Amino acid sequence: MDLDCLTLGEPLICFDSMGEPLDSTATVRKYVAGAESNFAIGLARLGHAVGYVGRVGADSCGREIVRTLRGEGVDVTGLTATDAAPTAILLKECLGSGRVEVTYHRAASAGSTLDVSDLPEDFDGIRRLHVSGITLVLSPSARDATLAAMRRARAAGARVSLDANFRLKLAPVSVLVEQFERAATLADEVLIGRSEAALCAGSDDDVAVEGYVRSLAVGIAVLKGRRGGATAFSDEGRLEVPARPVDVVDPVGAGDAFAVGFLHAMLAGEALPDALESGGAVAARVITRHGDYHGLPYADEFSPTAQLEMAVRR
Ligand code: KDG
Repeated sequence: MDLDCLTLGEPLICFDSMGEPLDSTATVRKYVAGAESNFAIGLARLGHAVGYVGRVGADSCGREIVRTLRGEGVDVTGLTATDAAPTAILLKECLGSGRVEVTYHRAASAGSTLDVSDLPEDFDGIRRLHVSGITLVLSPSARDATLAAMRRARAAGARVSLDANFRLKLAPVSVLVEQFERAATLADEVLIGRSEAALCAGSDDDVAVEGYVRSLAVGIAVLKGRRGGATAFSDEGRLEVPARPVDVVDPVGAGDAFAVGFLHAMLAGEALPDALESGGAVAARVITRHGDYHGLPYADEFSPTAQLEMAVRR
């Protein structure tokens, strides 16, 4: 299997009430969601060979997910349908001023039955693995599959990135932190949001939060801020890119978008400052549109000049 990147996780179908409270609208927008599927779509749009490993139900939502990912150019060989459980569903209400309420219907879902048997035996030909903290807390079998994938990828010489992606509705903070820290020991790059790092540090103080991220024993640790802003810690020292002046329409998907831009640049062999700029530009673009992945750019929209244009577009 020759891939620039493999990812694994649980894809969902999202019902989005598009800025209205869900109980006062008759119309919702339906689309594919899931941090890792957003990520896979983004990398594929930028021209990378990306594969997705996971499970959906043998139902209409599962079919829509497979069709959408395939249509976006993602290799779905590793995305299988099971009739043992339904595809997970997500209700999303954007309530204005950046406030988003998410309700999951994903307990005992098809995606959470992911296990090590879903993984490719052989990671040869796979340049990178990208995983997120969501999969680490979906179920014990999904966690084991994630950790096994990280170990196999490392053993085959692939780079491994981990996005913390804490979901407070999926597990208690102590479990999110414990699983993240365990997985971080197997990662080359870690991406973590400011509020997630504050939970890990047990403090909202900037010095404590940065101290925590710095203390993660990984090659590159990126602390993601708002509107595409980020700070990276590596043996090159501390590097910071500022937030972009964009109007936020829907903040969901910003972290996945940052990972897309950042790892797109890393795959292209770009230097860390450029990778941070690239991550910030993609994140800033995605939050100006409704939907979790809809604002992700295609390769022809993403030259270095277009990056600047995207960053300032309102
Ligand atoms: O990162 C965006 C995700 O939050 C969304 O697409 C759904 O994966 C999801 C989740 O668990 O929240």
